[in-house]
Amino acid sequence: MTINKQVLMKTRPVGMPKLTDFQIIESKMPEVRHGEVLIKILWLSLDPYMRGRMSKAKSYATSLNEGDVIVGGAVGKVINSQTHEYKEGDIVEGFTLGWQEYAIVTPASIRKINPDLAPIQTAVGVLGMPGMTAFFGLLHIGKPIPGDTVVVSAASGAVGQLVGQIAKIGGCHVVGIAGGKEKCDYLTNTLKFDAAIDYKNENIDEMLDKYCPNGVNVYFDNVGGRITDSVINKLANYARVAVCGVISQYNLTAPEPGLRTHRAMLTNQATTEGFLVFQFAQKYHIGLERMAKWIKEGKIIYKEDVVEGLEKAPEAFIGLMNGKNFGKLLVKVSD
Ligand code: NAP
Ligand code: FER
Repeated sequence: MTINKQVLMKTRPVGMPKLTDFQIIESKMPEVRHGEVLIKILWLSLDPYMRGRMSKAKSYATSLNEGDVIVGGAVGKVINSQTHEYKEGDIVEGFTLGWQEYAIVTPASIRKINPDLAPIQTAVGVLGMPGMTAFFGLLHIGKPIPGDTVVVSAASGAVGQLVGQIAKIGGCHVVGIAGGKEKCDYLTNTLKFDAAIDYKNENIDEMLDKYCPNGVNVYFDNVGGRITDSVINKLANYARVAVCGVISQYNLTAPEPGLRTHRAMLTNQATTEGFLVFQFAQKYHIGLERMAKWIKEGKIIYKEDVVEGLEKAPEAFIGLMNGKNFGKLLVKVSD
């Protein structure tokens, strides 16, 4: 009999999640029925959108209830298949496998991964949801052209690091915004961004003037809040703002008063467009092929931040909300 370890949302977080909002339990796995697959989870992906699932706010996905296993993307190995589609040993990725050691799912909720293409955990990173967010969000929503100045916030994170590199491939002048010198040094020295702004220690407005003398043509926004107020006030004519995420707002209990940025949108005839990566689902194969090619050619590299053990997931998730991660945050659940 298989014993499953699971992480539950014990209490709905109010504001910044706390360790006591989570609970780890052990339970017996049920029998695998006809049409189902039993998966041993190897890698769990921790992503900011999960904070939204923990709240009651209206969303494309239903909210978690207290006592539910936390839903999340993961990569695992099929250890029992009662389907024609999958066999034992297959490596799969699923967006709803959850914070647990084992999951029983139906084929519709998983996809097969080619382990020869890249390390399997990239299926929840550069070759998965965050990678597709960067690729389609930048190219379809930001619409950069060579020579454009592209600014990206949360620039050393899972999505941001890829946005900047894709913009560099496209011949853009790239400025990243991140918290701390170590992250900023990584952006300029290793990822070859043209400049990086440490929003925790530098004056964002002054640095934007310095690094974006002709204004900002594309702003890929991962954070919202005061960083975004500053960038919007530096937009160039016909600028595009791709609203990918507003992590600075996810843990607030009341909306943060902000600058009025509409005058800058008006006078620059700028466009702002929010997007969810899923709107590009029909085109993922194009993005995945292109990203895999760039990785193979060494044009795109990716930084991972790996935490060992499922029981570390709550602490790591809280860290994600506080900028403790450096690169794509993953939990290694099992070998
Ligand atoms: P990530 O950037 O790897 O990690 C989150 C980062 O956000 C932290 O490391 C931290 O970096 C930064 N951050 C946290 N609190 C902040 C604050 N108050 N102000 C400014 N920065 C803060 O996460 P990710 O997976 O790549 O996600 C990035 C954003 O994209 C999130 O907003 C997420 O919701 C969004 N997203 C959207 C979609 C979509 O379909 N629209 C899909 C995927 C992700 P610093 O140390 O630099 O502050
Ligand atoms: C994300 C932030 C928000 C994300 C999805 C959402 C897939 C969607 C939120 C909503 O529907 O309310 O990072 O990633």
